Amino acid sequence: MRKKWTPDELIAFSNKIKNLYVENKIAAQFHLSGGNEKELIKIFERINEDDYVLSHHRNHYHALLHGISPEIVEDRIVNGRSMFMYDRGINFFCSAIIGGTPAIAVGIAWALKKKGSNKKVWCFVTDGIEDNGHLYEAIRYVDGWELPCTFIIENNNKAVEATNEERWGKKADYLWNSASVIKYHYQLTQAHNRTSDRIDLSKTQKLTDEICFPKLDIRQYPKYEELDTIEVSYKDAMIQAMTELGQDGAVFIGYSVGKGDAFGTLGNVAADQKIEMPVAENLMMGLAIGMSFEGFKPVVFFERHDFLYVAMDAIGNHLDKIERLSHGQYKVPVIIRALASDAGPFYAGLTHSQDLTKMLRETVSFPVLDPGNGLDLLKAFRGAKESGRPAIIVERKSRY
Ligand SMILES: Cc1ncc(C[n+]2csc(CCOP(=O)(O)OP(=O)(O)O)c2C)c(N)n1
Repeated sequence: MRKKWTPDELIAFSNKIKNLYVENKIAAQFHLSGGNEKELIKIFERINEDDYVLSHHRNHYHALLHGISPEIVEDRIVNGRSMFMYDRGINFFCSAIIGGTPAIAVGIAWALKKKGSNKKVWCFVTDGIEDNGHLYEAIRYVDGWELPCTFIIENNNKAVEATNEERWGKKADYLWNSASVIKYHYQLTQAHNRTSDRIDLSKTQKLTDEICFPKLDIRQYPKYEELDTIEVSYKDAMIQAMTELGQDGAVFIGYSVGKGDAFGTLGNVAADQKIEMPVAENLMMGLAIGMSFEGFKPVVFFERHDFLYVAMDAIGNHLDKIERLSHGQYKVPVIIRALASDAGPFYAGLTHSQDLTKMLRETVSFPVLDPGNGLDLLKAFRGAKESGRPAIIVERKSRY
């Protein structure tokens, strides 16, 4: 049974953290909650213990109310993981990137609905994302497909030190016309981050990524030498790889996936394993990440590399980092199939024919493979599928 917190107990937790900071016991950034105790206690009465809760940089109250123990929350804060609170056992997840979670929430909700689960997703967001396209596309998708997901906008009319009017020009406190949105207002009773007290920096310890987030044990894919006798053209290999993935239960996400069969390569995949997406690349990627939390194996199809730029928050900040940030609690076995339009008739100008392979390899820590022939392509998809980790497989029109 989850502990029922009172407002005073929550405030006492924040004050305890504040005191630890003043005593030089916290070396890293943290954001205290405060001022919204009553609102949150009420909202959490509607949240079941096995529902998903997705939070943000100011997550301590959400974590406590959903059942992470105060000792663990304190330990994370002291050890540089205040913004990285995860608990796979009780479906608690967060992102320190403003706007990073709504697309992922959508994917989890899609998966829960597909499985006929009674669980729901509760995605808490700050008002810094309220006027941001990533939230809009997520709400639109949840409403459109009636997914079990509620977005809670926590509006304190402040982002760091500035009010929303100071940032946007006009006061714009939108009324959302959606049953998937709850919005409440509150006045933050804490400093934006850390506390306003001055401390002696020379007495604090310096944390690093390696200390806070141990590197993952990344293994090379097997060589699959048993395949070496096969002779297969690039296009036939692509069809075979997609067929094998389809037989393994993969779900294909993108545009021109349901309706165009990704240039004729998904003909052997069942219709209910293909999701034709709106032109919302970050949403596509988030959808895939969220689905993968619930055991689905998504393959996201990008028909040109250029469009990957639009999804780079989901790819660079989330897909690439979630396993390491969560100390292995959350895994994201998502494959990206990304086409570079490098053959004559597919040339379509500077923003439609880029090859981002080099940039991707510099950006992410997971494999970015560029198989040069059919056999290598089969091996690449097999390795990606069996690794249980993300991969990008570059595809080239000139090889068809
Ligand atoms: C995409 C992104 N941009 C900038 C930041 C840095 N940042 C962290 S908190 C913050 C202000 C957020 O204000 P708001 O969303 O209103 O939340 P609050 O801190 O008031 O709860 C900013 C700009 C970030 N974490 N993510």
